[in-house]
Amino acid sequence: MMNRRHASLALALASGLPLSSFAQKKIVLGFSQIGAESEWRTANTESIKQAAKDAGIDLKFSDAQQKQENQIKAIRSFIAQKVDVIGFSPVVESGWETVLREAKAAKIPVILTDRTVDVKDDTLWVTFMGSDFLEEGRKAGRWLTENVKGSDVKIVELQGTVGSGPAIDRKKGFEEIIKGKPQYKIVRSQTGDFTRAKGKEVMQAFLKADPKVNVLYAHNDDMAIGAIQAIEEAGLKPGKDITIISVDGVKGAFEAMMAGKLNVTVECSPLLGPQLMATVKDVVAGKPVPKRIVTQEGIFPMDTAAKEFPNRKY
Ligand code: GYE
Repeated sequence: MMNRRHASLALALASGLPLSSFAQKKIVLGFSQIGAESEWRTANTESIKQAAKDAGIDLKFSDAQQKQENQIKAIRSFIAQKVDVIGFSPVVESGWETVLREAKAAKIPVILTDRTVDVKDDTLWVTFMGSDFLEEGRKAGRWLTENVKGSDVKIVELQGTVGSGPAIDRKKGFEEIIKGKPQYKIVRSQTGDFTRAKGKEVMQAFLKADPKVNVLYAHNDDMAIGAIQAIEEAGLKPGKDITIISVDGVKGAFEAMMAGKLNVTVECSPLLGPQLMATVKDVVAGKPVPKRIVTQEGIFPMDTAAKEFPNRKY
């Protein structure tokens, strides 16, 4: 595959000009971000921008405000600008076939970060780097079954963005663990779109429908933090009357744990920037890269929060 950089290299060699005058040219990366819906996302954006700077990569960054149509527009504009590599974090899994085929036709490699796409032809993207959301859901489920006992545990669930990889898999992984354990019941489950405002609003509705809830499982910390407000406003004690389990491990979650209001957070690291830039360089250099790069992460119960807090980077 002869991309623009290879072409300019060929030109340099043919022209007899010193290679160094061409080597200066920066790699151009077009990146389509989902939005700024959560603390996680803000840290992810910061990591990508900083890593691009550190790596000397020219980053064209576009924020889609949680809308797939905006991401598709951004990708088309990157294709028109003939960037060297396109990176993006797909807000939902489906509906990417057409635009990814356009990128392939333009010979621009695509790197998926954080979330993946559901397309039949996996040559439409080079690699997917990010967390194992299914395992995160399982970790949340295992913590629940090991720490919350009882014959009738009523769980409410705040799901992430409808159709997104993390919402689908965090639900699936959690359900996998409680399956066959009839004492654990998800009595209500709705999306809070990964935001604090929506998390609060939906939790209010849950409590109005039935205040006798034992556990909240939130697909991210922001929704849990919003829900904590709703629980307090309803005169209940978050972390005590209702056990709260969430995902991400952002600073806000550690603060809530130190205040005794959140019981556990499953880590999901947003610090993908350095790995992304290294991969962009490898792809441009024509080096083979693994199809899947998995982020390593842990789980932090409330009693570890104060000790861990100073080490948190997001
Ligand atoms: O958990 C949530 C964010 O895709 C892993 O998106 C990411 C999720 C993260 O809005 O807070």
